Amino acid sequence: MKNKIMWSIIVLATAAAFVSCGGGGGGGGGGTPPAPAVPDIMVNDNNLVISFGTVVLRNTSEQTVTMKNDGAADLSIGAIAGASAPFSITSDTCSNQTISPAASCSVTVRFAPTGGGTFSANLGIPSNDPDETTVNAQLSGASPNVVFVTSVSGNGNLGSWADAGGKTGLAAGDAVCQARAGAAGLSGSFKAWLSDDNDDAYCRIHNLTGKRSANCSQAALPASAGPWVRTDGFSCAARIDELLDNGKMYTPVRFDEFGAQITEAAYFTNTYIDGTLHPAVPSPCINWTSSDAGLVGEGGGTDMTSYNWTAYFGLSCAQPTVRLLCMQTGAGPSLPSLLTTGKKVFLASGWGTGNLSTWPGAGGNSGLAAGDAICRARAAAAGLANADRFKAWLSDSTTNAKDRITSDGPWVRLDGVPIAENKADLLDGSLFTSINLTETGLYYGNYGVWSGTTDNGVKTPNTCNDWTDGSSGFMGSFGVAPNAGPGWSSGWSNGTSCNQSVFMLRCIED
Ligand SMILES: [Ca+2]
Ligand SMILES: [Ca+2]
Repeated sequence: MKNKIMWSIIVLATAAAFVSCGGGGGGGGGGTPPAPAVPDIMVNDNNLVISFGTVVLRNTSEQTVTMKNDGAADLSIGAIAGASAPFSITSDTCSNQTISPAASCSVTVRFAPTGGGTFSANLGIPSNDPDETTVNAQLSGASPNVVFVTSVSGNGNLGSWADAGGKTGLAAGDAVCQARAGAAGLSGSFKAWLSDDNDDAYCRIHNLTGKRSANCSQAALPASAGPWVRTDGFSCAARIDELLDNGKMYTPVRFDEFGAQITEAAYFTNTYIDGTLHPAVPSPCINWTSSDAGLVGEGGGTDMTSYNWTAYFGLSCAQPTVRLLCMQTGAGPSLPSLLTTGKKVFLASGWGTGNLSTWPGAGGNSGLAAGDAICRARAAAAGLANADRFKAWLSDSTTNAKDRITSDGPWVRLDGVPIAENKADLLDGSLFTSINLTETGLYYGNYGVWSGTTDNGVKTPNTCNDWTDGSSGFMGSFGVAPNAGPGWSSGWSNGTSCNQSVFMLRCIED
């Protein structure tokens, strides 16, 4: 409305000048001629840098760009162009349209990242505005790096894989990763998380070669790679230094390049928990050129977090069904917030035998009551809300763990990563991520966790004499802390001797 009044005043002033000039009667250029009426484009209130922020793979963000005619004549806008992938125009009331004075139109631009990186494009808006024949708006957005496990598999002679492209060894592994990324439309540069005698995986995902111990041939050790999201768009791993030093793999790499879920699969790495050639296996599969059944390469598992994502299995070089883990190289933007709300689940700090009454925090209790007391003491010490509602994930000879849980979740880990949406999800044999984060903030690797309970919450015959006996005379069922897949609660049906003294407990808020 303000602009409309201004416009009226200008029209009146122009009209008065015209009359005045005409009345002068051929004085020969004594007055100012009227300015011709012209269109004047105003794009996005002159904010020509349009940032979409960080958007994760499989997600989109949209921004509406408004074009207004601030001039006195019709504004003719041409074809708006330049929103190249991963940007696109999803609606457009401007292109090839005429906009009256004071009227406006708009274009909606979508950012749909196809992989990690920073992206920019130039939105060009041509018009008949005499002094702005093309207005350029800068589009920008970012997306975290991506990690996936290959949908294809093969043996330890990587040159024999269909996507190897005539290459051998590490180069063949990288060719497979790049080919699979391309097949799935993932942009960016990918390398296989693999080491051989010459090059550590740690250096390779920084686009470098050589050994970590030699700073990957740099003046200082690089530590910028990552962080990574999975192809379902969920956060997977922190930046390489936090991933390796603190075991911050938030969720297991359970998804292939197309976003399909893969469980209970193994992939070659021969890479130790610090990102270097596994010290137990030099020359893995003869530097990935051999499918000899007598040779092995170390590997990780698609249900594993902590450090067992890279080192868990010894895999025969002849085994034909091993996959590769492909990581987008270099540094990318930060992950989105992990925080989701729900009842809390944690791995209790500390450990002991199958006689829970001997554990710190047992408070004079025994059996299941001791387990619950340990969980409540740890929850209280960590300042968690509802500390008195925590229970140990344990069964005894008369009680199933699933029947001790009376609520319906959802449950989340203390870093906010979901564990299960509801009780049925908790008991379906697989967790969203591993319960390996303690109330003190540590992510645990391959530690046993007493349970006496199947993955479905049902008691097993092995409960260390109802958790009162820490001797070798009884057996206790257990899972391993970093496992989110089958076996997370009870991977070994016969359990282990109850005199194991470095076994942990899981605690769940009810
Ligand atoms: Ca103008
Ligand atoms: Ca589940």
